[in-house]
Amino acid sequence: MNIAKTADRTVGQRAPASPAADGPDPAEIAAVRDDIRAKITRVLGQETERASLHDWYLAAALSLRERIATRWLADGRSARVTGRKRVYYLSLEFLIGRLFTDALSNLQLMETYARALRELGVDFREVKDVEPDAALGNGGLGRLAACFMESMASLAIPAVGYGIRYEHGLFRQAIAQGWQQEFPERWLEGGNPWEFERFDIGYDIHFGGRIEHRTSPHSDSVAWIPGETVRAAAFDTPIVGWRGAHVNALRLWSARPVAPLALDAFNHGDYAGASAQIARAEAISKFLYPSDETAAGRELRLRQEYFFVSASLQDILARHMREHGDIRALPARAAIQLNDTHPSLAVPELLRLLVDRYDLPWPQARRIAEETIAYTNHTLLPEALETWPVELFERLLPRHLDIIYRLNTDNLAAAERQRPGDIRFRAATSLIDETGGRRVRMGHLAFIGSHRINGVSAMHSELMKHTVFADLNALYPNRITNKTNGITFRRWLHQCNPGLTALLREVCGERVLDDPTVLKELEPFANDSAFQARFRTVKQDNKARLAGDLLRTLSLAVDPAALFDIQIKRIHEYKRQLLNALDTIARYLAIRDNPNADWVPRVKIFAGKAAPSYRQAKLIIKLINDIADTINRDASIRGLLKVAFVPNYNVSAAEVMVPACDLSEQISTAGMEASGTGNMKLALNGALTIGTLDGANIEIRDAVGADNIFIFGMTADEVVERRRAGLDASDAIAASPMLARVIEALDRGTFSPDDPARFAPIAHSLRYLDHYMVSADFDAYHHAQAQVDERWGTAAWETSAILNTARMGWFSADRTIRDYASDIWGV
Ligand code: 26V
Repeated sequence: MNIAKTADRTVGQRAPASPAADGPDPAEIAAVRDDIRAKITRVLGQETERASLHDWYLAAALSLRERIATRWLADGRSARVTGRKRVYYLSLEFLIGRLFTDALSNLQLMETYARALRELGVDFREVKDVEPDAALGNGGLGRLAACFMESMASLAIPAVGYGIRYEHGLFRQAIAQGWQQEFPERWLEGGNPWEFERFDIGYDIHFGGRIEHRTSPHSDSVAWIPGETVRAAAFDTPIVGWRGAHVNALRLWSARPVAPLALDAFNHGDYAGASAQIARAEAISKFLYPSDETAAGRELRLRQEYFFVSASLQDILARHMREHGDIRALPARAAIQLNDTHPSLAVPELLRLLVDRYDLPWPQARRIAEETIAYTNHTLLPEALETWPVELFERLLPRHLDIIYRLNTDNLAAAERQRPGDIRFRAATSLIDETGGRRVRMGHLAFIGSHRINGVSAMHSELMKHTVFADLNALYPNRITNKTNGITFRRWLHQCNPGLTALLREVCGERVLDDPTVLKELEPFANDSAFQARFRTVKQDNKARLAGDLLRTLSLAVDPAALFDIQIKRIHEYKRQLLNALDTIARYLAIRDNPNADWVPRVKIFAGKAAPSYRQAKLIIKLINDIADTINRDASIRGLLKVAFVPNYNVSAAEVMVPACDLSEQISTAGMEASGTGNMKLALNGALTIGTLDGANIEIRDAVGADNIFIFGMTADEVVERRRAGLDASDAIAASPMLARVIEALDRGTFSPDDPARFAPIAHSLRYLDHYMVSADFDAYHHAQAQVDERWGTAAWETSAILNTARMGWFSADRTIRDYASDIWGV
């Protein structure tokens, strides 16, 4: 079929009248230009001739923010007037990245601003790169929250995201001699043009002290006499939906000392005492915990959790009472979603407010809380399941511990009713873990307090029912449901891959921007060689851009025509960057053996941060860098293999790497990756996946077709089975001469001549402690990689790549949010 003809037809028939199609309105460009100029002089107090790039960025952002604010107020008004039910998304992490291009693109003002800036003699691309990432999250969980906020705005669902305004987001990663180093991140340093400080909104948050049970003839009540109080101050960031459909707020709390206390010390000349008080309060919103390693059990973390939960719930109830006046109507007007267990304290906090402040009887309070709250689980890893020592709770949140005990009384009674005398069942369903010191189970708390509990992929939700929540699922059946994750296509296709988007608009029509199911219309072109060529050209351009970045940042020259093989995600043993590294070594040794064979040129690209205290993950980063050093220097392999570790992976880096990927590495040990969302971003942008049957990979395979993905390795059941038999991998190594050789090279110090023993611990685990099945899966992975080589460079590859893009529409976060809206929130 002739593409140009199709394009004429589709554009004529389907394109909604949009100004973007005809280019921006010159009058609007002039208005924006004058507005930006005025911001430079009147707001920033700078002369335009002397303005820096940063000044231009701030001025442009401030002018855009004004346009957003007008719509925002209108949307807030309409939500109040219509009394629509609101969604409250509670998350300790929002991994937003940049907002300028996001808002511009959603308002279809990108071209207008680019031209306005050009008329001022400023390069738009340079200006947009000035904006620091808002990195208020660790990885997938935080990025999911950001995608959901964008989707809810695009679907015009009234919603507020609640979190913490960390002064320092996720640390900046540098690589020195191959090792990860962490530096504090300072995203607020140059000012944040997106936030509105709400000077009129603040709540007191209490900690510590004691409780008093008061019995009177009419009622029993409990009074909490707190020992310490801090103030939560509100900062709102507008989240603009697609085509400006709707604007929602992300409300982040900042911790402040309670003014009179600190002032008092100050007035008595106790400056040290005053500043200590201020520092203690402000510590709460100072840092994002980079913990991806163990649920760290730090007191400050629990203070963060309670701080943001209490401020958010007080805010939700205040708004509800202002607008509706009847606390009992809460479940009809508010849906509270807990993003993992970090906000689990919402359960006892809401109960506390309903009982202690609104005088509701316990059973009614319980019903209201349960109907309002729902909980999303994001991991099954036992070491990631949050628990807190009872003793810490008692000291920090005595009233909440009291409520948790009361909840547990009901809970254990239900367990006893269902299975009389079953001690194991009682212990397993209890809110208190009694094995090895008494601890509060935050997952159980969220589960028991929620009407719905969801996993984030089909497989993960099934596993939840049979592992961590098996007993609670038996006690409270039908609460567990699945909501497979999604990604916002606005950021992860339209904005980050304008070349592909232009091609899609031409073939599928403008509708593709609004309805991802339209991507299906690409399918008839999958075998069209003319279309394949254009698809490939887009990919090539994106790869050339990434190659330019690699040259600039790493002084590494790579050929954009080579296969770009990319693994980007947090560094964690279960994600198995090590497996990829081992196969890289195997490939290197094989090329050295036979440099003149018909090798597919490959560039192996890794990026990701390790938790600062996670030693094994940091050693894996060092290994990748040592391998890169050896391989990139070795002229004998004629550049057939290059290895790059790109430092400081973040959302903005992903936006460059995702569109430039040929092969997407999704190789976690089966049963361990709850969903994955990077897998979706890369496949959507036309990468082929090499992956295990884990998380959403399974649904991706079902969507794109088994012929268009490279699946390998053990299944989740097989992993469980093999682990039960022990972690010794001697059998796998004996069966694979290649694996044996790679481990030996590691052990001999081939890649660490300066410290030959450096990777001995890794070699040891590979042999005897193969918990993550790296050795066990090596051969299957190696075989799958050979199939990748075989397919590369053929028309079949292009067909598969196109079919990946065509069939990934279902993974839009809009679909996910619609499912939450109908099945969980009732909005
Ligand atoms: C936390 C920890 C802390 C203790 C030690 C090991 C460990 C491992 C992982 C985590 C992260 C837990 C929460 C999380 O980020 N889950 C991610 O959520 C994404 C969004 O649903 C999902 O796509 C990822 O598969 C899942 O790992």
